[in-house]
Amino acid sequence: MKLEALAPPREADFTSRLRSPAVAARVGVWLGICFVIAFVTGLISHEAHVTHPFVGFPTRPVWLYRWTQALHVASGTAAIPLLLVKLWSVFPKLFARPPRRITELAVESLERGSIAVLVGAAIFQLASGVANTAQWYPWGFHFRATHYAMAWIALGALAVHVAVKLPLIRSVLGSPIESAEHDRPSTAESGPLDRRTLVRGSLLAAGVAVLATAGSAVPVLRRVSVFGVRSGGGPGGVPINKSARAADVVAAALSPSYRLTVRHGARSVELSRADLEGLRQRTGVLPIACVEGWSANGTWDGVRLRDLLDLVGAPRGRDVRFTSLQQHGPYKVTTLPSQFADDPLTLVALGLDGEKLALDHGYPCRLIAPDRPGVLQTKWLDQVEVL
Ligand SMILES: Nc1nc2c(c(=O)[nH]1)N[C@H]1C(S)=C(S)[C@@H](COP(=O)(O)O)O[C@H]1N2
Ligand SMILES: [Mo]
Repeated sequence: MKLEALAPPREADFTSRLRSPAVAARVGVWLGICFVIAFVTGLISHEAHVTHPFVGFPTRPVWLYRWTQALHVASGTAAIPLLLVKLWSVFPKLFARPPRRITELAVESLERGSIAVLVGAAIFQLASGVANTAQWYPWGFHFRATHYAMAWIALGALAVHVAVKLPLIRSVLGSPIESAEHDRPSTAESGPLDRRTLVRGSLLAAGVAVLATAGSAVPVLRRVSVFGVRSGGGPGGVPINKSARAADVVAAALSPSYRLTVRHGARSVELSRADLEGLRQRTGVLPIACVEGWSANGTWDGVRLRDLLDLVGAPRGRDVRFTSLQQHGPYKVTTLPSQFADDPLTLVALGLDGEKLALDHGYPCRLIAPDRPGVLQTKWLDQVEVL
């Protein structure tokens, strides 16, 4: 074999006119929009998950988290084809000769370093996000914390990248897309595809990717969303994320000696399922909206949480801790901030869509609060403690 065949390509070997800043900048604008939407909705999701957020998360509108999370997953999904096209269009730059002068070399190294961080972080975010929407957790780290930290790194690197490239971006976007002004010297070949078609094609691919997945949150898209991943279908059309069997709670949930404990300091009450059914019942339509991107509305029946808190004389303005019958797993204990605890829509649900709550949906009773991430809607309640 000739040694030449093993050598990496040179920048000059890439001749397609499509690999040009004119394409990279235009696709980059859309990619940047997707990243910013994903970043902002991701921050919102982070705020919704932590017990003591920067600003207290609102309880209204009840569908806010559902739609910001759907937008988060949609913008991330749209970014995948855009990122691929963008990386393809700038790929030859990877093989550009480094400058000789030391100062130029230093500047170029810094710039390339920031791009390496940006590309790495972007690929990590999109790949881990896709795995999460597919309910696949092949890693050992905590998904949400890592995805959140990496988002800041990606955003920081993006800001540096845009700042460095701003003069070029402005100039490129100011000239016609077919202009050769900013092209690398070796770009000569014009293939069957022109630049405008490539950019439009990338946007179309982004749109198709969103349509193919968004049905897990948007009911009207369910039939076109061939890749829309939802948890297993459950009663009332509400998916089931973790089954009672998987959580190992079947025996405890069905036990005749089951009691829900509601506690405030030294005062506590123990309520059987029949006791709970004997209290004033309310009905409300609230979504389950999983961080993984699927969501569904349910019509829930049950006891208003505030009514239970009144039984033990709990004042308003207190956070409330929910403990599940589940013995293991990260979601067996959750804390509900006070604004949700005092909200009249927050229920300890006993039924879904006119039927007794299914075992897999949290029988004997579960928490359902407005505008909350699904993971905090604790199932198979054992204890409710005022903090
Ligand atoms: N005890 C307990 N509650 C839980 C979970 C769990 O694993 N254990 N999963 C949560 C998650 S991630 C979601 S999205 C919702 C889903 O509720 P569903 O299975 O009734 O749709 O329940 C939440 N409540
Ligand atoms: Mo979830």
